[in-house]
Amino acid sequence: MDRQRPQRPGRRRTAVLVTVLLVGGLVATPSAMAAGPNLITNPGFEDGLSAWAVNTGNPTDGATLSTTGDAYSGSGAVQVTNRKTTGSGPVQDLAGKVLAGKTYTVAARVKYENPESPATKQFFVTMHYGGSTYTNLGTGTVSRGQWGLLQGTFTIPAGQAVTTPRVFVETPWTADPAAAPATHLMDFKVDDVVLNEFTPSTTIEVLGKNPGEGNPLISHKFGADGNAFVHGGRVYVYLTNDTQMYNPGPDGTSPTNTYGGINTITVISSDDLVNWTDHGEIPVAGPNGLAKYASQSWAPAVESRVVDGKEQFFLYFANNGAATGVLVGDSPLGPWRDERGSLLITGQTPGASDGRNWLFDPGVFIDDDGQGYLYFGGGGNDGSNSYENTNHPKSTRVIKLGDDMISTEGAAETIDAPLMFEAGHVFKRGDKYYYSYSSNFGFGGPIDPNGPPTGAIAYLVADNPMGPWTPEKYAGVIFKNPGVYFGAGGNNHQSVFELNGEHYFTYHAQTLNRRITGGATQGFRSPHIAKLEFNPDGTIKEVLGTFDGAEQIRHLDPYRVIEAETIAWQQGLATKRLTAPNDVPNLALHDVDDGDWTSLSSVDFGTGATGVAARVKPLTAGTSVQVRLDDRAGPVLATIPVAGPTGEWTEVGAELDGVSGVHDVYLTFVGPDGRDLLEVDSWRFTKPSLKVAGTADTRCAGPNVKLTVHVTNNESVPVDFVVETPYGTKSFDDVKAGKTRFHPFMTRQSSVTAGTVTVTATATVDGHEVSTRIPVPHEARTCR
Ligand SMILES: [Ca+2]
Ligand SMILES: [Ca+2]
Ligand SMILES: [Ca+2]
Repeated sequence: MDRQRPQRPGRRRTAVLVTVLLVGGLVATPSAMAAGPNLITNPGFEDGLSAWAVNTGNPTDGATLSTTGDAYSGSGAVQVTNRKTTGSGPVQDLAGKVLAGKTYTVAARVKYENPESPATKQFFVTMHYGGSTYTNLGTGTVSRGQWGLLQGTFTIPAGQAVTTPRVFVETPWTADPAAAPATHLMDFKVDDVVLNEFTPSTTIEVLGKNPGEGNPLISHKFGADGNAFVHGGRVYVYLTNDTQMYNPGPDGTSPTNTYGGINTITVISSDDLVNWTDHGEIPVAGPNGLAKYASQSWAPAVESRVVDGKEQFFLYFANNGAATGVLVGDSPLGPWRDERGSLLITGQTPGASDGRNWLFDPGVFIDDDGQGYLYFGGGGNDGSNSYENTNHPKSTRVIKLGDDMISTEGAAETIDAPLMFEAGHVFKRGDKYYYSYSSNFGFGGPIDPNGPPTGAIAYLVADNPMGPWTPEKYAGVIFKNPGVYFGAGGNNHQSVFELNGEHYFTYHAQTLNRRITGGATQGFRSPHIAKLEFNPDGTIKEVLGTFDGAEQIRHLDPYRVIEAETIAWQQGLATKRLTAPNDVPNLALHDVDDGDWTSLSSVDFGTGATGVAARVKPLTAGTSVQVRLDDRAGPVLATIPVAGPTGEWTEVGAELDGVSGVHDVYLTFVGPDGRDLLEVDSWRFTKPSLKVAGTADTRCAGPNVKLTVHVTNNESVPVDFVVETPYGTKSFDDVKAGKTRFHPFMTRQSSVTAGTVTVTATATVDGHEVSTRIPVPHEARTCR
């Protein structure tokens, strides 16, 4: 059948799928979405009518195409005149360019001017798959005399034949258009036709964390159930990888988090509590995980202890609600391995299961005597709606861990925490043990007013890690539900850690999710932090939820390699792993678009930086990085040109002048619109150095070796030198400009291997103290 026959009300249409694209509440053009290249040839009619024809899907269709200088952009557009049917418009053949089952976005600019035509008119971008199969892909209502936008998103049905796909612009079908030609057959112009394959992207392009805020800890991905582990002066936070479930469609919104597909653990770390380094994801469970017998990895917990003379790291994880597993690592960042080969806590673990409680949410604690404990469990609704079951579900447990930390000892003991639900965690302060947990949302019975409110973090205090954890040990609430503070409720999961003598509290809240959607939450949780303070009697002062987070506890040292995945605040960036999935991670910034930016908080440049460098992989010519201080809209201090071969790692840099003291640093990426600009591995700043030189010679002095070190001041100001050798240290104060000094070190050895001595030079230049350290090699020598 075809549509010119009056008995048929138009051609057969497949599902009309026209979606307005919403991102952060703003209407976005398809080009703002993740998209591949434009599949339309000569999309802006800058090559005249090349690749375009008149639609002749029906024998009665027909029109005249001509070029016009009245363009929406560029210098040309197409003009359609003498239209015979509503389908008469410019058409382009897409054979070989589109595939069944794929999703595309489409857009076009249209203008009509006939004063006899209606004030507004709907237009369509339509696909003719061949035969009588037509689908409207995009639409828009255009005002007479003005360029209007047609747009839409569509998925070609899986079974659709796409051997002769043709896309064209038309007006809505009507049986007898000639009856009102100014309404249905008006001339119109078309420009800038864009048809992209939609590529799903999890990059969060909105501003999820305002400069100055400490919460959420990261804004380029989500992360729940944070468990803090302090090692070597850094805090590592292990997170349920909610980002794995974040899958925004062409309309910019993701389906709600169901948690079922989460089988990796996200790790971030910081030594200052504001600049957080992204260490990527640990492949824990599922077909690509280390523990293939587990299907999920939720709610991690980490501890370390020396086993067989070597410090080992233990990553516990929940395999959904059914069980708890453990991986072993060589460092807080892995690599990780499955040493046990099976789940650690199951229904067979003595004392663990009462047949209805969950065996998840591990909390690990090692006491001062080296004994390890695992806290786990939750849920426990028996369906009775009873007061007893609601307030005392007795669903969580504690069990001793073996010395290997991957086995258990004895039977699990029951914990009876009021209104207990999940997230058991223990820390020790002084000689007291604190068991914190998340209270439930009600199991039907009345809630004991002497216990915690629903969905809060509460705690017990005991004198022993095994408790016994009974209701009379209940000590109060640490943190009310996040909904109280952020307008975004839901579950919670906490941990407590100590760094530099202070205690801190981690929790999660759906704050980033809210900023993406403009208000709604879909179960995507973000890590937060707060300082934890105690009353004189040892009870905990209630924590308030804020965007402030914790104060930065030390300045950032710029004179070392700073991984670019270390971020205070950013917009539009994503990270990707450069190393293999289970190697110690190194990540890079990617999905870097024009205008995306990152920052480092409270960087101490000391007496001054002379340069900034970055290890980058250029992806688009014409890219640069602007360096600003303290304000991301402030004046540009330096611009780093991103030169070098496309797709190859290289180092780029720029000079800095007069950057001293403590500043926030903003790094803004600039380049062609709509292109992936570069990837960034790391940043590095350089400080001024002194022009000094040193030599070291070995000679025989009788039977022993004598090591003589010369230092030369090539500066125009006096320099202090310190020479450090294995055979002693020598200082030269106030060495005048151009002068050389030396010192012989008696090694008292008849033979010396080749080595290096260290020369440190210090001077005051332009009122600033500048220090330079140089290694000076010497040769081996044997005397007799
Ligand atoms: Ca044009
Ligand atoms: Ca981006
Ligand atoms: Ca890196």
